[in-house]
Amino acid sequence: MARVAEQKLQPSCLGDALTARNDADNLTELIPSLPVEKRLVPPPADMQRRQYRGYWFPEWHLSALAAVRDHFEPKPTDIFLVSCPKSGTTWLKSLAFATVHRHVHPPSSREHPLLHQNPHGCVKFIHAIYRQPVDVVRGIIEAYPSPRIFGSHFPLSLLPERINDDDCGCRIVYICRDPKDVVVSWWWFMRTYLPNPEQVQFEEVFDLFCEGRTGAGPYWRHALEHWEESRRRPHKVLFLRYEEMLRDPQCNLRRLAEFLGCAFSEAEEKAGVLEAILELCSLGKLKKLEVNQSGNRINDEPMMNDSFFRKGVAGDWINHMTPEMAARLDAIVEQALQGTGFDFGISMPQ
Ligand code: PAP
Repeated sequence: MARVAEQKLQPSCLGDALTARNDADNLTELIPSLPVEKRLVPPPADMQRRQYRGYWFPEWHLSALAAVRDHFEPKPTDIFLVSCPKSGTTWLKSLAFATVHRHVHPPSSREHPLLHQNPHGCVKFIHAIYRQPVDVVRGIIEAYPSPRIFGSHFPLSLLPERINDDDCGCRIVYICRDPKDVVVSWWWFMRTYLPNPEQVQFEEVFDLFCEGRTGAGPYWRHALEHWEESRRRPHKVLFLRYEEMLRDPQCNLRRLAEFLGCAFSEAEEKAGVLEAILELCSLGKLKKLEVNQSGNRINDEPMMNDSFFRKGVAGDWINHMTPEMAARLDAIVEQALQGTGFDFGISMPQ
């Protein structure tokens, strides 16, 4: 029997999350006392999820967050790609990397880093970097190409305040997706790294997701926080939707480039640079690359390179959920978002 779903999110509730800044928490000390979730968690023990300031994260992500708060120094040119897992992070990382660094790495080059490295290697998660010892972190950060692009599953309200400051100049790109497709993607992903994949029932993952207890959840809270922030500060936060990107990739890539201060010139448009980037970053292209099929582990995490590429469509939920399940999740989301002005839209099978 599923536990009580996340309460309705009053706009004021997120206001608190954003204003009650938490950099002062002694997070490392706090972690062992935080509420814990052990369902559908692979070994080792620090993969178990803990609830911190309304969000659930693997315990080691929170340890890394403490290190980010202690040591990360943002630069005004930094870019953060923020998402809940399974929302299109890998695609966004590829597009942002290929766009921002296109003058150094032309998208049609055979030497392009995205042809030889998994997108999560080209754009690293901030938690994966700060999981390492301090001197290793320093090496990674010093070698990072400028402008620096980082991935984050931490919402803005948990990242250090100095990143969120308007004065600091860092920009945030957020991507969200229909939660019903996200939970299907989670289920498939979990089966690629949990010890007994055949025993991972969709219903179990679905319940956990509905309770908001998958990583970085509750999903709707994460998305709402960034949607609100993108409306309050459109120069700081760009809000993208996976389904919209599938529907009109050109338009969304232009928006991304403009927001990141590197709009495509007329000459580039005529030369087909935009199409070349879309082709390079397409699921079909990335999925076939040897590096993304080889099953390497990234940063000792249990996930394999190939586990980030599957169908990449809108509406796959229809193949996995009963109408009752879809209605239940829709109702949870609707109730949580009531009165906020935000919704996820409906993703129908293509
Ligand atoms: P992450 O947050 O753990 O990195 P993320 O990339 O957000 O995962 O989610 C993976 C989903 O994005 C998969 O969706 P699916 O399970 O519904 O198929 C994956 O197929 C999709 N995806 C990965 N790369 C691309 C891409 N280049 N274009 C479109 N979708 C992609």
